[in-house]
Amino acid sequence: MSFPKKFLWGGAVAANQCEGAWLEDGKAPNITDIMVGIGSKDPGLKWNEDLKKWEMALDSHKKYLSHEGIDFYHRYKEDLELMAGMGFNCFRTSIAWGRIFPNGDEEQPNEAGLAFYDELIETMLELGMEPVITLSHYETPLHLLTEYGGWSNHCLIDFWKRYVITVFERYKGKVKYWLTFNEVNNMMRNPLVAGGVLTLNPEDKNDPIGSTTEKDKWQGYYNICVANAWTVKLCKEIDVNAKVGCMLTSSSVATYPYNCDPDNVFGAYDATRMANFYFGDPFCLGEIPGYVKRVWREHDCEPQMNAEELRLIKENTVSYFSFSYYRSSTYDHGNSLSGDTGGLIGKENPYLTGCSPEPWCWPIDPKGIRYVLNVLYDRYHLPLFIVENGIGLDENLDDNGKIDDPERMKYIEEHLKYVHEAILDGVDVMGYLYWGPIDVVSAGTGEMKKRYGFVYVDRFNDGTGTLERKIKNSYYRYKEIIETNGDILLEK
Ligand code: BGP
Repeated sequence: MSFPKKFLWGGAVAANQCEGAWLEDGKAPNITDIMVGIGSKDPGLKWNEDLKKWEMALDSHKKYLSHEGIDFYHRYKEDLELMAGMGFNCFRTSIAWGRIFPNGDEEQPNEAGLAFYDELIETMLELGMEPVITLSHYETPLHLLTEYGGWSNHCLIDFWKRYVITVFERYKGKVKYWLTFNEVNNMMRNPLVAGGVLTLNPEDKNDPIGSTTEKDKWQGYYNICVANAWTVKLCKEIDVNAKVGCMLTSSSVATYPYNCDPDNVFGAYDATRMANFYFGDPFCLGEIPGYVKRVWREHDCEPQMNAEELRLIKENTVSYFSFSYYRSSTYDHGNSLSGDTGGLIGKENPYLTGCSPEPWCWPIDPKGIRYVLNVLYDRYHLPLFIVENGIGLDENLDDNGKIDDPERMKYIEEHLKYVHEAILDGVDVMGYLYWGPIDVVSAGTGEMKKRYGFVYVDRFNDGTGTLERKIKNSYYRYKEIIETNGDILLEK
C-alpha cells in the first residue's frame, strides 16, 4: 500500500517571508513588518503619550530583511517554475491581507494588490500546481492593531469578512484549498503576531507584548473562533467546490510525558490541550471546550460571547485540519515549557539522537509525525494536511558553486516514512508540503542564514547578495520522491 493516488505534494512559504515589496503597490505594514523575527520581544512599536496610542517606530540599527524578502513579488514566475520542476502538484503561500486592504478597515479593496495575486494564482495553475492559500500567515495589518487593539476588538470580524468575501469571489473556481490563520494556537505565547492582539491602554508602556492582558487574549481567541466559522460559512456560500481548513502548529501534539509519573502523564496531555486542542476543538468540533472555560472561571477572563455566534461556531466547522510539525518535546512537571516557531521546548528527550545544527538545535523526531497524525485523526476524524515540515541549515556554496545537503534529504525521507506508517494506520492524509522549498527569511529570527530551501537564494543576514537562485542537491531527491508518488522511499 503506497501513498494515496491524489496525494498533494509540494512546498509552502508565506507572503511576509518571501515577497518583500513591503510598501509597494499600495500595501501598508502588517505586524511582521515591524519585527525582526516573531520571536523578538521588542517589536518596532513606541507609545505616543500625546496621542495615547502605540505607533510604528522601526529601529534604524536593525535589519528588517523581510522588507525585501527574497523579492518573490517580482521573481515569482522564475520561482514557481523551479517548484514545478520538482513536480509539485500544489504550492502553499499566503495572501498578504495588507495588500488587499492596506489598513484593514477600508471599504474598497486595493486593485493593485489583487492584480498581483491574480497573476500569481494564474501562474500556479498554468504550471499544474493547486494553490493552497493561507488567508493570514501572521499578517494582520498593523493599523488594525494600533487603532483597534486587533482581534480582541469585535469589529475585526467584519473587516475580516470583507477581506475574505473579496478574495473568495475573486478566486472562485481557482483556489480549492484555503487555510484560515497560520499557527493561530501560538497566540497565548505570542499574542501580538499569532493572535493579532495588542492591549490599547497597557500598564507597561514599554512592553507591547508582555502587557497584553489575559482578558484581551481570550477575547481575541473567541473573536477568531467566530471569524473562522464565518470563513467556512462564506466559502460554502461563494464557492461550493472550495474547502476551508484550519492551520495549527502541531508539534505541540507530540508533547511526551517525561516519564510515567501520573503528574507528567496528565501534565503532558493538558499541555497539548492548552497549546493545540484549545483551538482545534472549536474549529473542528464546534465547541469551546470545558478546560478552556475552567481557565476563564479561575482567572476571571471570560470573553463576551453571544448565542448566535456560538451557534455559528457549532454549525461551521472546517473541512480538513492542516498543520506544521517540526519536532517533539517532553513535559516534566518540575520544569516549565517554553517555545518558539518550531513548537514547545521542555526537558531534553534522551531517546532522540539528532537535532538541527546550532544555534537552532531543534530536536529531530520523525516518529513524532506518526504520533501527531494518529492523535489528530482519532480526535477529529478529518482529513489531515501536513502543510509545513522541514529543516533549517546554515549553508554556503562550495568551491564548485554547489550545495550538497544530505541532512535535508534524510530529514524528509525519515519523516515521510512515518507519514506512510500513519497512512497504513488508517489516517486520511491529504498531502505533504515541505516548509521553505526555496530559502526565505526565517519567521522566528528574521535571518536569511537559516535556510530550508531546495533552492538557495543568494542573500545574507547583512542584507547583501545578488538574489540569484541555485538548485541544491536535495532538489533532485524530492523530485524523485514526487515522481514515484513516494514509492522510492518504500523500496528500502
Ligand atoms: C512556522 C511558520 C513558518 C516558518 C516555520 C519555520 O512556525 O509558520 O512561517 O518560518 O515555522 O520557522 P523558522 O523560520 O523560525 O525557522
